[in-house]
Amino acid sequence: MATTKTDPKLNVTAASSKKVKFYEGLTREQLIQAYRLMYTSRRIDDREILLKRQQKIFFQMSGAGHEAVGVAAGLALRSGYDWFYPYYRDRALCLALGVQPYDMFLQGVGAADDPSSGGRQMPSHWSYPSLHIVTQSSPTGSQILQAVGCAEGGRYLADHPQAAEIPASATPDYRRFKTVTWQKDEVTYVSLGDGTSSEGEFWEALNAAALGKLPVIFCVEDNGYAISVPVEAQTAGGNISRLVSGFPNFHFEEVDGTDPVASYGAFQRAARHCREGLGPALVHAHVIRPYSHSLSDDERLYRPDVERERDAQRDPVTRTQMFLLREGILDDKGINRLEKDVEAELQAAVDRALEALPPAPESVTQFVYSPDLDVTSSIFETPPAAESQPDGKKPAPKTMADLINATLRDEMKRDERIVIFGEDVADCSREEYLKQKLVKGKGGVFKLTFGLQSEFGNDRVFNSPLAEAAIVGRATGMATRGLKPVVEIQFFDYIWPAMMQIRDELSVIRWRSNNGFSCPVVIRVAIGGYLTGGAIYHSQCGESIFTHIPGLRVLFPSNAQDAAGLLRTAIRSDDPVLFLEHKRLYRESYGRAPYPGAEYMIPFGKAKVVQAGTDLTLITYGAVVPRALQAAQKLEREQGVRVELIDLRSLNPFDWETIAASVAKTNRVLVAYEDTLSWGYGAEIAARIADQLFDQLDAPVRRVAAKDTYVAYQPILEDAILPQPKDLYLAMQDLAKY
Ligand SMILES: Cc1ncc(C[n+]2csc(CCOP(=O)(O)OP(=O)(O)O)c2C)c(N)n1
Ligand SMILES: [Mg+2]
Repeated sequence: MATTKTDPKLNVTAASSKKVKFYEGLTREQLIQAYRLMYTSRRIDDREILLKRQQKIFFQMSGAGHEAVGVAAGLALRSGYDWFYPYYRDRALCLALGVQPYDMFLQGVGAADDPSSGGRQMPSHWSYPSLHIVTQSSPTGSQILQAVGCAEGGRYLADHPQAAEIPASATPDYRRFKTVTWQKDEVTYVSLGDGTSSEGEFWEALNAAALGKLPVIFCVEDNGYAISVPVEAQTAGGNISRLVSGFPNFHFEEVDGTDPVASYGAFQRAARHCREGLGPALVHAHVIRPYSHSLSDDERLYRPDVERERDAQRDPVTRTQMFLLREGILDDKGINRLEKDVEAELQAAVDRALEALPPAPESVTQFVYSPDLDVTSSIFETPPAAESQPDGKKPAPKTMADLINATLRDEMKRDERIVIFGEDVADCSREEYLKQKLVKGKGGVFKLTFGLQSEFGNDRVFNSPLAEAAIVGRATGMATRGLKPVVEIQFFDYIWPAMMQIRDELSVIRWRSNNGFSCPVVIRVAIGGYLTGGAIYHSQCGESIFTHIPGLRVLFPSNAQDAAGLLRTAIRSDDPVLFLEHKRLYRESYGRAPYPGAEYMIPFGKAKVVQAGTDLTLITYGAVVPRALQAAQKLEREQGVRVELIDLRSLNPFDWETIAASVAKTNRVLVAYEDTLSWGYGAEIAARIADQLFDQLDAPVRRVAAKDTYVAYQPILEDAILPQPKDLYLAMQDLAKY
């Protein structure tokens, strides 16, 4: 691939001596504008530092030293047309894209009117929907995979423009609340620091972008340090350009990022490569960091004066000023006038921002979930289709696996924005084998997605690389653009690489952007044990770790019909959903049902009373449901104890009303779950019952769950570890006698 190298030590006078009218395509007016933006950026940092010292703002992150590369990117790309995933040093880029200094000061004071987050997110964490600047978090690097997904989303929409339309007849779903736009030649920009290039997600993103030839510009702003760690202790060989150079389909640029003209040229070439559909680009910009890492850092502790003075020689603001003078683009008076103008503008912006009102404390829970579409609402309560067939015969009951597959198929027919990807989910990546009918296809290790690629094509159902963070991160980026990714994590045990994306991105994007962005992804996950041989890494539960995350809906059906109804609601919902599918229940004879039809839905937060009873309430979900039923029936048979069995099926939200009504009737409760006992999902349910229904109880709230260890391979051990019908029987017997 083409690589253009600019000498990082290049002196701008060399360019000026050519006396050219255009500077890498920039006019003299644009250069004045570039200087104005750079100077504004630096002076906002200086102002903020002062405000922080006066305790008028609460945090400061500077873009000092990164101004030239930022402005260059902003001038080369198109605001509100291309898409941007900047990082915290991209103040100058954001100014170039149209963010106002006043908006930046509103971030600093945490004002209600701060358009990026309404006081929820730190300053320099950019989010401006109309400019296509996508909400930013603080983990280094978690934006990169989303940028890849954003580019994929744009390309998908360009290839499937009708997907953006919403049929007038459709019952309400997430599509009503999303404005979807795309451009055929759009580019997605994403930036990161040199230290951040060590994150695994960076490499997953490069791989995915290269594989898909996606129009993403990765900008590595290399200031030589990650807090105190110098680049040679961070990056093997000390140069990220060298390490990434083997990725195919890329255009590479290594440039002096303190030189706005050279940087602009680099971005122009990078953008051209992307817009022409040739693949991604990586711009490696050497910059400086004159103000320490942040106000909490004093770089003199690890950088000697001599090194800092060497950097100061390359300060982009002074270099650009000198350049304008030498080129005769501005004279002293012109520079002074421009700088005075900027100072006056910033003074007015600061004065106004300091008057801005803070957000109301009552607003804190707003936008954790969609304000537009309530997943607990009765619009998601639809009856199953009539069971009779034309021939009058009853349709055969189907497994949970069959009904999940059928639901996915019908929803894909209904909504062209649905894309399905994950490990092994396609029938066959080598599509020609399917076309020539040489193979039948795989369709998932549990075959839940079987036949979907064959029916809907490769761009709607495809295999991802083996990289869980990439699956969720890319899905998040696509959903931000308005698609509905329904992705699969092959085993719950391997969800952990995606945890950063789930916890720090997917679930919080709506809240932290104050409803500016949303990403209602569905993550289907095969979960659970009772497999006889599944062992530690194919049997895990751990749902409470996810129900603990605000913003994420969590479902855990126990039977085929519930799985179909809840999955359909999940797909149509406007919130991200973790859809937990118990492997043991996929093909169990318990809970089989005929397909309830293409419009069957169950609202979230509605439990099912599996059997009514008067003596004791047993609350559970998932694979414990059939075990609990077995134990309850035996207890009634043998001892006449009548158990009310509640299958929660939806874990967040959960059905408090049904629990409370049952406890009021029975006065005794057992909470059972497959996960390890301590800190498990049932602990919260038990605590709430003890707290809010204490007066109704005739006995302590009891729990039955797995031992606080791991699921072992040997079936004798697995039986001893996971809750069995006999454990439930004994606990219920004790409770009934209490
Ligand atoms: C995942 C993660 N780990 C650690 C941190 C703490 N942290 C914030 S910035 C930073 C250094 C980043 O260095 P670099 O990527 O070079 O960017 P720079 O700040 O130098 O522009 C670290 C370690 C974080 N925010 N996220
Ligand atoms: Mg750095």
